Amino acid sequence: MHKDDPAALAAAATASTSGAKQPMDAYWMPFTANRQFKQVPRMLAKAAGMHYWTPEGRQILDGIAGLWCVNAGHARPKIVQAIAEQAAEMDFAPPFNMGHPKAFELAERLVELTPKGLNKVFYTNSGSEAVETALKMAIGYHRARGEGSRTRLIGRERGYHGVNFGGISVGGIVGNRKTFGPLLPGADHIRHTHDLSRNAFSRGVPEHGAELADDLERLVALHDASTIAAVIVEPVAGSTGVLLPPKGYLQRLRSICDKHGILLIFDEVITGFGRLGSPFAAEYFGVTPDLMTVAKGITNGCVPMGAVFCKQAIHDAFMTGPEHAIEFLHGYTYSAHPLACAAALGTLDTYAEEGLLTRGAKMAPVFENALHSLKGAPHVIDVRNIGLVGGIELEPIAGNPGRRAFDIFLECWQRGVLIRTTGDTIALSPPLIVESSHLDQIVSTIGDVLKSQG
Ligand code: PXG
Ligand code: PLP
Repeated sequence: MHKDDPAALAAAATASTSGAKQPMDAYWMPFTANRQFKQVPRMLAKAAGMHYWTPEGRQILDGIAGLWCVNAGHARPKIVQAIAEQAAEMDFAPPFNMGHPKAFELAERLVELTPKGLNKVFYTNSGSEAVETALKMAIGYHRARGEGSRTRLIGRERGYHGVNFGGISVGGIVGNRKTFGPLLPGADHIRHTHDLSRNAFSRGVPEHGAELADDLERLVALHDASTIAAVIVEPVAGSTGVLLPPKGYLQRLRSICDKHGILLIFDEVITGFGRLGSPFAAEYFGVTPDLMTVAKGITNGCVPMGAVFCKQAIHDAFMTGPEHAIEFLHGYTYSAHPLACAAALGTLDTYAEEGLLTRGAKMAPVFENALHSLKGAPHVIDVRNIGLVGGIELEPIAGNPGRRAFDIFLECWQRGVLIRTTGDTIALSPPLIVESSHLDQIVSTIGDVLKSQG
């Protein structure tokens, strides 16, 4: 089969590794154009290091760490071994009223990595669940302190905080608001910070827009601080198109929250675990939130897991009432799942041994230069970057938003590079083990595809 022959590729992709035709009807795929996919499937069968392989053995360079999660690269031996050993030793332990040693060991290891002050961990199974958990903690904390009127939750336009009702309520994605009804009452939003007119082709954080943090003062004036529990933002917004905080913006948001007694939540599901070149974005920007959500890189994507970190005072506010009583009415069947804890410990070992949580800082300038070489390529209206995150924004095809980027995604796949697109922005987030040669391959493939479609 020739690698450029889509018909042959499509035929091969409907076959399983055993060669038999694979039925594809029953599986309703998440966040996927199901009908398009099932006509021309894109199947992955194997992964190691920086690469995937298709069932027929075609090698694909992973430009997005799976889905922003496989930060140490694929099939890392310590993680594989930790999961296998744990599955054999103890498959499951109930997390309510019972404990197991790795859950406690992992918590201690994690809080050594988090910014000072964020020293309590609550486990979930995903970023979406971490977000719900953090929002409930914020409201519960205020109530426990006798400020039960603080129930309002503030997010930001174009924010993504997972798919559950709390997360889509504070999120700023128009499609969710259009499709799923009125959502949580009391949620409101500050303006997003994306401004191509002033900041196009910035290298690193953009210069202009710190004053957009003052939009929180507008909401305080409208609703009164005594009704607001928390503000949640992604330090760098990933899934809505790689939107960077303007210089000084997060500091300003922090000080407005402090002034009004509002909790600040950083959603670090993407930015956590080395993506920006420091363990967390909070450290990168020098701003410590009151609560921080993580997922993805916590287990290198190998077993589902998420977590919320909070300050001691938030935890302590709940620790009242009779000693036999549950203090926080919240938790998941699979919180602190033994396989997830084992995977996370293997992941933290791998990150530490290879210096991966800071490697992004070393590779960022190489990535920046490679990305910005696309300035002037057909249809490119912005290139932006921070750490090992890159965004390439394209001029949409009139009347057909998202189409141009999707076609480029399909063509890069044909040429052996996995990228991600959101709207008409290409998002890149390679594994933190990435080498310069991989970065060159990713960027030159995108450049060639842009020229071929120009
Ligand atoms: N918060 C943030 C900031 C995220 O990026 C979630 C919460 C939800 O996590 P779970 O584990 O429930 O998916 C995310 C997840 C994309 C993409 O295309 C990004 C995410 C998920 C799926 C696709 O960029 N981020
Ligand atoms: N629905 C039902 C009927 C349940 O019994 C449970 C948990 O026991 C759940 C939902 C929640 O599941 P999980 O704890 O996996 O989030």
